[in-house]
Amino acid sequence: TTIELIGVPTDIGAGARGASMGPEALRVAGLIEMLKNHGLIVIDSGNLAGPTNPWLPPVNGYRHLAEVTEWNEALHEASYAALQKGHLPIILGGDHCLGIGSISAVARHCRATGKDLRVIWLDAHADFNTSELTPTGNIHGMPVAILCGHGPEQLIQIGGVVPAIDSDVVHQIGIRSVDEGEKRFVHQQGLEVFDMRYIDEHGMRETMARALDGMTDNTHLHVSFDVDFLDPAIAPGVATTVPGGPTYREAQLCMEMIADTGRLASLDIMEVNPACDVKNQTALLAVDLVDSLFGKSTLMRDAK
Ligand code: DIR
Ligand code: MN
Ligand code: MN
Ligand code: MN
Repeated sequence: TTIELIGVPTDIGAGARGASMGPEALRVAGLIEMLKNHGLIVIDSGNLAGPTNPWLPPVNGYRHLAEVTEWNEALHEASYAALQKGHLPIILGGDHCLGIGSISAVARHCRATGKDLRVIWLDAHADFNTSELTPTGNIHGMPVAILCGHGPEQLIQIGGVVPAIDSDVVHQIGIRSVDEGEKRFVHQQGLEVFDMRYIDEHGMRETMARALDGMTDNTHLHVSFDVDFLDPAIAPGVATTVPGGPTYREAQLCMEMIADTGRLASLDIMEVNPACDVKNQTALLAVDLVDSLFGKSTLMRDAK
């Protein structure tokens, strides 16, 4: 497998500055060396370029809509080109609004190649707001809704087909912060959400078994990893920490069970914010977890 790293140094959709430093933090934490240790070929395509953050208030329920569009169009093209070459793209965010460009490209690739898409969305938040529902206007709270066709024309149509994905391809894990209106919309659209209560009651093993159930050899598995998924005690380097997230061991098991499927075909690592961190520990932890996502295990064992 050839991995292609695509850095997207922007915090254009976030409510705080600093995720723009995420790509470099992940490289400094040893992402490339870790991947090479798995025997993977790694191409670092460097960072995409785009508009600076003007730090303006929302207009009609969206902050920085024009700039968010520009970044996501660039990411869509870069991701789609990587997939067409047969590469496994890893998107280094950047804030999670970039899930729009990344996953719209994966969906377009799946349509072109006849693959079945599954998205595992690891996050404290459902990211299912719309301009009417959002309390902030920050577009990093909206990418799942936008991918499902609910959002501004210029974002929902990146990738050509609206909606880019059906809501039933998305399986969310670790959710524990959903805004009031967003909660109703998640319910109404029937989004599959394994929230923290579900993980408390059933454990990470059963949660992941369900989220990964029904995949075949034809499945393209995309993981969108917002590092605020993790408990802030172990991952303080994010702008929107929410208490009560998965522990180190729960997160490892989550990654290991995804690795066991052997279907991982694209990945986002989002919202690493060095401005909130101490000694780059959150990027280091993300690299440690992605090591497991690519199949690191303590003992030799047979994958399922
Ligand atoms: C909140 C925070 N639900 C919003 N969202 C996210 O502004 O829409 N924080 N994604 O990381
Ligand atoms: Mn998110
Ligand atoms: Mn989040
Ligand atoms: Mn399912």
